[in-house]
Amino acid sequence: MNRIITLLVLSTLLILSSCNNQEEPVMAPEPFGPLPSKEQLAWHQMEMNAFIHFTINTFTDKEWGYGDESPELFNPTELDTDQWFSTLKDAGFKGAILTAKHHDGFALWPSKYTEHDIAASPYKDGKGNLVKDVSESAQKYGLQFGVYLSPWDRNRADYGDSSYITYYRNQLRELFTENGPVFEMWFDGANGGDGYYGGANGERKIDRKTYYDWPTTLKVVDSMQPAVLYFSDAGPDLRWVGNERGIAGETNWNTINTDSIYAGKSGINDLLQTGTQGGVNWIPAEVDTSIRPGWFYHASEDSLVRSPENLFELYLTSVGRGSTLLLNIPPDRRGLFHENDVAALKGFRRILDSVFAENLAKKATAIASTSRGKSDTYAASNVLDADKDTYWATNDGVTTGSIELTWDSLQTLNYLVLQEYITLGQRVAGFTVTVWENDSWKPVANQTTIGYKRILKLNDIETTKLKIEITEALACPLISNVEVY
Ligand code: FUL
Repeated sequence: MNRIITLLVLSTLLILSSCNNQEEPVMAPEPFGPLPSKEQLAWHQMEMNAFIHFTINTFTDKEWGYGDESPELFNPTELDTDQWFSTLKDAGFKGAILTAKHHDGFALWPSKYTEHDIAASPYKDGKGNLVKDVSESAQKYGLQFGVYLSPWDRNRADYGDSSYITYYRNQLRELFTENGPVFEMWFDGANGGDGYYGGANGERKIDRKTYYDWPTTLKVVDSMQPAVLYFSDAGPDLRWVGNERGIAGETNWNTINTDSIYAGKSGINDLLQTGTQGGVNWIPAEVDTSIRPGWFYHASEDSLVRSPENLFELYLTSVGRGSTLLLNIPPDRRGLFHENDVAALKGFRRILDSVFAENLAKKATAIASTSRGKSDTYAASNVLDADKDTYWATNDGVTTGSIELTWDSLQTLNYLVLQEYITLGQRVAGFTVTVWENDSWKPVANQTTIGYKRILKLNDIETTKLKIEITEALACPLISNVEVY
């Protein structure tokens, strides 16, 4: 009996000790620095959104209406928001932002706070509501809907007084309660001074820092739709990229310090373009630009629509540099996207589909110089599994390391796509890419940030091996995806 008990005790001890010998679970990396909110993360994943500039300017051939235009001028003859959204969907856009009111003050929905709106136009005998139509078409085609409501209003007599702020907030209330969910709200910083202002015809100067009292306005919107992201030159959720040419910085941090933006020093546009390494606020840059020279439709620009090739370059300098593209496509006087714009978007889609047709990384093997706790959970193979939530990681404190892709046979490489696992912060500050050629590693790129996505041109390189080396990171690097085309 005693022997049996001894055996039992021994075997229990053995089982316990073998449990203790099992590999310790490897701790997940800690978040680093400011992090994207759930909504910002979803916005990064949208990658391409459309801007729709359409209003009375479309009919006056202007970019900035003075504010004295008669609503009678607004009369699209074949307006079809489904044509806009089917075009956008086919091209791959995930959301669209409409100029519900531009600087001239004309409201594209029947607003009970002004007469200067679509209700006073001949369009649908004053029964039209373009904001509603756009939000419904967006929903129908599976795109998200956003609004632009210009704070500067050249029509209002009381622009510059506190009563205008009440008016502006009332209009926001209408927009946010009478339409579907809004993913992004665009606050334009432009303020040119002069305008009609209810007949006063003159200059109005406002103090940008205090006049609009943004914190209170944003609270009003938050109370109706807490998930909305606010874009303005300085955020708070999305920042301007500092130019309207469609170019994000090759170095592009999603982080920045709002204090430095508000300081409004010279060089601010460069700062907006690159963000700040180690910045304390997560405010990614949005790349807004137009498919035509102007923001509004002008027949004289029908021949100046960006070509499909140009749109693809634009994609590389925006999405390919870790930003989201906001491409403006202005409907014409009929109320349709012009044939030339539609053709350009179709051509652009064809280029995207052909360039990114076959991910060669899928048939490569990936090996890392080092990986976190030598665990499969953080192995190099995670960058090839098409799962955005798995990633290659190094140990805490290890801020360099490399991943090597190897193919069985010679491959011709044209594009490299890299993605950081930004859910836990943006980390990579320097990396190189080399390829195996004539028995040695040949450098092909020496870059700084990766962020949500980085796309590099490789220009027909023939090789069997490609190495991505992280040379500098603010914390252990986390790479979630590598694709090669
Ligand atoms: C600028 C405006 O002045 C332009 O008209 C346009 O709306 C562009 C997107 O933003 O600040």
